[in-house]
Amino acid sequence: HHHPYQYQSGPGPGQNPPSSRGLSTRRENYERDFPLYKQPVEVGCFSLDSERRFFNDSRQMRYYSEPDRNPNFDLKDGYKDRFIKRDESVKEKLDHILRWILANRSKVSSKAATTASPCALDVDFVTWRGHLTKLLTTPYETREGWLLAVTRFRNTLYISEVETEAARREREKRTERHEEMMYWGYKFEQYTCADNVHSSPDPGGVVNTNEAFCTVVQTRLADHRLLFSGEVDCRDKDPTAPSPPACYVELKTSAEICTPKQRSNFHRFKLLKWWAQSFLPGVPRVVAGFRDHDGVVVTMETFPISKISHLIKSEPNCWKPTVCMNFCSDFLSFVKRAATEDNPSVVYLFSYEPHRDVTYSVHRDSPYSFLPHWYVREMTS
Ligand code: 0WD
Ligand code: CA
Repeated sequence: HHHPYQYQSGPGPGQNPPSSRGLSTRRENYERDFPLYKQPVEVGCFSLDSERRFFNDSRQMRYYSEPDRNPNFDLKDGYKDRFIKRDESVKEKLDHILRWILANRSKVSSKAATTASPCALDVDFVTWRGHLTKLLTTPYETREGWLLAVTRFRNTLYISEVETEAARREREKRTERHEEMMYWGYKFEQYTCADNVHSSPDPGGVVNTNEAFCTVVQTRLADHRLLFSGEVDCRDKDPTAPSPPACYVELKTSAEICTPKQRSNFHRFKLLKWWAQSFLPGVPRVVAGFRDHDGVVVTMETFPISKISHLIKSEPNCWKPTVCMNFCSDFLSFVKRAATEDNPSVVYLFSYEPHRDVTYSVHRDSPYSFLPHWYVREMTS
């Protein structure tokens, strides 16, 4: 079977023109050939430390340490007493990516940047990988809407998520059980990741969700040049492993599958999210720990991203990678057409509610503005 990247054919956008008001999110409008998606290239990385401070290096990189097939990891261990949780009410928007751009301008600009003559970025879009994942899954999303703020500045479009009212309400009324279950994913990382090539995981340590290692990748979707960053859990220990992002490993936990209904839901909903998130930056595999109701990991399974689309083909009513990628591509074209004014304080706010078209509104000098003054100053001075 063909490699999923560097694959193009078909008529491209325009076959099913969106209405003049909004962009359709109906699956059937995106069932054409797979669009061009270039092999993502890592252009840099950065780290956020235990106090959420930015470093233009890989100090927070961790190394995958393969556990037993049936490891019996207790994910509840350390909840509360060995857990430091990032403050989710602090909205960082694109700030860390922008810091990375300022520190690495020559890597993303066509001409050498000098203080005397700064130059524009060589990309059409700058965003978080997580925002693109939401776009990829939109044609299949029936529960949660989203808001994406877009600013055109020096001809690059910056996309930053805005928390919806519904999402904020959900976050504020989370149950204690839900809070604890969110910890389980991070605890699993601690059981399976070591701080360096020669050490072993330390399940007795503190879980601190401020810490992160992020990759910055460049790629192209149809005629859109993308620069985005995503958090990476760990990499292959083997020094002969391929170079990033091909050596990266995404870790997940999921409820143990016991019934045909659970298997079908896992294929239709969970594998869609796992596939979209890792396909985007070119992370080749997801390592999953399946846990019981009591938070104990009972089995491990590796899912190569390139095999997920075959795995789901036998599933009735299932999602299609081409629909995800074509919708994302058409959304980015829609953004290019809509967000015409080049102004760091103007925000085009794109809004999606399940079963509706994507629509947008325009906001000047509003609380939605997200490009910080330090970034605008540095890029224009
Ligand atoms: O301010 C915002 N609206 C957001 C900021 C939304 C989403 C992310 N972020 C930032 C944070 O700085 C974080 O370090 O994004 C970084 C992660 O970005 P991403 O890779 O683009 O996000 P995503 O693919 O959604 O999540 C990757 C991992 C998650 O792992 P799982 O296995 O659960 O998918 O990043 C973590 C989480 O461990 N994560 C976050 N970390 C910090 N802030 C956030 C978040 N909002 N969401 C997920
Ligand atoms: Ca993960």
